[in-house]
Amino acid sequence: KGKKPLVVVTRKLPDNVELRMRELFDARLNTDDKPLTQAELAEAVKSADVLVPTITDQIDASVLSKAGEQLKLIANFGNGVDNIDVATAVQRGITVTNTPGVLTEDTADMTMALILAVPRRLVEGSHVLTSEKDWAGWSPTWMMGHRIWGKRLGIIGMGRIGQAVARRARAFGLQIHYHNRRKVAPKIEEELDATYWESLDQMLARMDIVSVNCPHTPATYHLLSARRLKLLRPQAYVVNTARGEVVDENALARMLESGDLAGAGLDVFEHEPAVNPKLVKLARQGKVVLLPHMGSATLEGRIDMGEKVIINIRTFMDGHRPPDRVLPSML
Ligand code: 8YV
Repeated sequence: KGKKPLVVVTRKLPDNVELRMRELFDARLNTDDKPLTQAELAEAVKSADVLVPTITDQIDASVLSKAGEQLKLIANFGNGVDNIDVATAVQRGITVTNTPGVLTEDTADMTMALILAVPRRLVEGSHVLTSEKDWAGWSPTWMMGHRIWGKRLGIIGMGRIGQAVARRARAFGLQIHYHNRRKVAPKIEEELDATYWESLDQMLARMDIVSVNCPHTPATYHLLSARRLKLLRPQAYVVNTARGEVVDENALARMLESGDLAGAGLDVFEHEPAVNPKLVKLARQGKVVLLPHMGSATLEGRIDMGEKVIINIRTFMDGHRPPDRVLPSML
């Protein structure tokens, strides 16, 4: 049906996703994978029919104000849409979509990996063998961590990912607790044997491990504030594979430093790619495990995300509502 849409993709995607995009669209791909500057983004939206951004692109009101009439769809390559001013986009008549579902299990795997790695000192142990010093050998008190089994896990955000974490954690013998805007369906609660806490404060005071699995929205910014972090017991661990902004990173680092928290496993940071130097220091001491935002980074997952993006674009171009449309009211 006439001209192919001009689809501007801001970052390098897996080869077969790019190949498919080239077949289907007039695809402008970013072959050198350097993130676009705000000025380059503003330039791109002047002519693009569809923009495919990622978390490293700030699609804010200023970029959107430069958009040409032809820009009708922003198909985010990613689940979280906190990189996009969705309200302004929608006001301007631009549809926004994301890629839910396909990265749930991978992100839950990484969350579980951190839940295991921090209390059981996985990275610290590995360093013993790779550092210059020789291993002095086993002893009964060597590398004692803390038991996972039987501990209380508090999940903040019981959406798809939170539930997938709960399923895994149950298999490891953890007791599942959660805080969410609303209680999940009784069937799911029963299946996960999960206890709902309407009050986040009350839940935090009783947990051994807390896992952040909610999106970053104005309502969840610094949900784990300095005040709330202080409610955690000094033996508690914090794991975050969601968004750095949900946790007051400075307050968290201070508490880890002072021993008011036992440890943390962080895959996301408040000011990526910058990481609080205090956290890096604590990681060197083995108190925290830090990962560079790789929770959903599997080849299979990235291909699935690319396919989702393509389906959203094609459905939209065919004149239908794309399956993963995001509305401001959902945030
Ligand atoms: C990506 C993610 O790292 O989808 C998300 O919300 O955090 C990850 O899949 C990134 O956001 C892709 O844009």
